[in-house]
Amino acid sequence: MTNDMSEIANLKAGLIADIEAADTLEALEALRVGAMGKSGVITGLLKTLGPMSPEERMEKGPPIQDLRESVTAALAEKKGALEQAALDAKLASEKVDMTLPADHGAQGSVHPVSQVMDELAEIFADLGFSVATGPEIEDDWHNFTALNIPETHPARAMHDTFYFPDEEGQKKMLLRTHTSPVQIRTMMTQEPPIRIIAPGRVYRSDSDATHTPMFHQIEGLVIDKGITLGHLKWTLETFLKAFFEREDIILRLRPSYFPFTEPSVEVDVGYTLTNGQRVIGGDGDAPGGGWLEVLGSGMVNRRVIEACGLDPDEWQGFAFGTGVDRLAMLKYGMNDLRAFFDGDLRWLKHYGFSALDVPTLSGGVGA
Ligand code: 2NM
Repeated sequence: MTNDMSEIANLKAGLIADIEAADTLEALEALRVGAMGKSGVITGLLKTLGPMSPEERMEKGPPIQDLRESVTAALAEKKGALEQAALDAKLASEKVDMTLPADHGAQGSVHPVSQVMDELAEIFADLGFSVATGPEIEDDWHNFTALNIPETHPARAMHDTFYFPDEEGQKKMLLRTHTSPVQIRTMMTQEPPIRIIAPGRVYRSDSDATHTPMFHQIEGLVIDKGITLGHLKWTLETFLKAFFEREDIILRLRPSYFPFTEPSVEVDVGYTLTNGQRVIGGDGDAPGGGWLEVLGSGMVNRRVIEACGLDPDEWQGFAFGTGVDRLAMLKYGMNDLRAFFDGDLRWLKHYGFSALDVPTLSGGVGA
């Protein structure tokens, strides 16, 4: 019996030492199976209790039960410690460094035309203008007749306008040559006062380094009571200062002719030489400087106002128009208009804008 007792004590000390020394969950599981499994040593000892007499069991049972409990507790404790160590190691090796720059992968860019259109919409929104749109396939009346462009006007000649084939009993359709039909449609459907810009694609049969058969225009229209050329001049000056992000934008207004405006004014902006570069801004009459035509404009012809069903003695207004592509070239320094529409990824990467940075204007109007 004493022998049995010391054997069990030795077994317990040996098992517990082995358990404490186990350095993996697999090694620990092997020890558990060796002790408590179907044919484990402790299982074997427990089985010896069955056939014993109650007296013998009373004597030999407790040390074996104590052995079972101690080894079970030691296994559980070691299992917890090994699992915690495994988790700690996993956490240490999988640590995420939140200060590392993110990998953005391939990212597209905003086309300069879209960027400039966004800038223009933002500038004119500050001045109370909303954006109006209309169809690119127009009829002759909205594109020409309502704008006081007579049948004999050169803009109507086949070489300028893309006409659709005639259809029996249908109106003559064409690709709009300017966004002015949007202004016509707005005047016919909206009560004045009107303050809109109409940006969009326009089409003319023309192609060289500075002309593409499709290009982008933006036109503006104000219709209200008592509108004068002074309002036009202030609006264009404020717009150009905000767009070129310079306070020293100087305008030169020259008398001109458009069928839809009377009087008509062409607007030049002064450029100056800075480090041998022509930059927009400053006095164009200074040495090395000059003037660039940037806008056409004028007071809306009373015949146009009348054609839209408004009384020209009650409502007056001004209108202006310019090329978005040309504005983009002037502001961002491209020199070939055709590259705008080639879809060359290298060009887009170079001249494009980040979609996450818009709006990019340093300040709005009057900021
Ligand atoms: C320009 C130049 C001058 C213009 C006029 C109109 C309308 F519909 F009100 F008559 N819309 N746009 C206009 C006037 C456009 O572009 C160079």
